[in-house]
Amino acid sequence: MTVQLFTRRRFLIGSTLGASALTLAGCDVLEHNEQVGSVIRSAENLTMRAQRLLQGRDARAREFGETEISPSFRVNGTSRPDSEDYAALVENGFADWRLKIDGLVDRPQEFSLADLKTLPSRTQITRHDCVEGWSAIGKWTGVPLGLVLTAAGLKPSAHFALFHCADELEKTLDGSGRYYESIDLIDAFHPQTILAYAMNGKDLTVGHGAPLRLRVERQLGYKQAKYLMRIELVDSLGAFWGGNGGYWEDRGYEWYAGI
Ligand SMILES: Nc1nc2c(c(=O)[nH]1)N[C@H]1C(S)=C(S)[C@@H](COP(=O)(O)O)O[C@H]1N2
Ligand SMILES: [Mo]
Repeated sequence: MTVQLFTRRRFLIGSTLGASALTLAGCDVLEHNEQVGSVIRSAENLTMRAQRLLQGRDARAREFGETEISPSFRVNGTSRPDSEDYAALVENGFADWRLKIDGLVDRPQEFSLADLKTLPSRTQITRHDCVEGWSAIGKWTGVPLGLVLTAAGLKPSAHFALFHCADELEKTLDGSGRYYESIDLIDAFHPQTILAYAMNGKDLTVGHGAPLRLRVERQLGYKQAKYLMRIELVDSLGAFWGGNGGYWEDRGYEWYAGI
């Protein structure tokens, strides 16, 4: 692999919100980020290390052809967030929805759905594998996550992207049943990691996570957070909800759910 010796700061200053940002290989850049390196080296991330050793850290998930798209794709987990706020967003065709990007960034951002649709997009046909034992192949279209993170400008202390969702999968008094997820910056800048607004050529349905969901194709179904509201850049995961980086992780599943 040819490695360009950009420092992250030069990378962020040098790139703009446009096609040029896409051509920069985020992983090459992150290769030289010591903080990311220390996350990879930490003993608790053995699966992640094993997968990356065997397949290379920017290996792609398999992509399929149009004819292989599954005729039906299950809706799993939340099928419609049960809140007045979400109902109001649906009512208005998500015109009032905004994706916030904040936390450890230089320039907090807010994107409408229309904003996201004007950015460069990626379409990929991939297999979704749920830990419960079912799979389905779908076509996803969306904005590379790395592009919007670059727009926001990551501070050197940012190690993880934390995804806040609109739904509470479990109703609790303290709100601890809210769905959330997180990934590290290597997955965040992986070329197949996208914020998807379309599935099989149509706007996402409510069941599949409208208006926006994460696709992080090297990992299991529960990482594919639906109903995205906010992406927060954080240095560690311990302070959020159960402290394990995700709704299912707080209930015993692996944080790095490699497939
Ligand atoms: N916000 C949110 N995201 C979620 C879930 C959920 O309940 N809420 N379920 C997860 C699980 S376990 C799976 S398998 C997939 C299901 O996505 P689908 O409904 O589009 O099949 O979404 C994942 N993302
Ligand atoms: Mo799942």
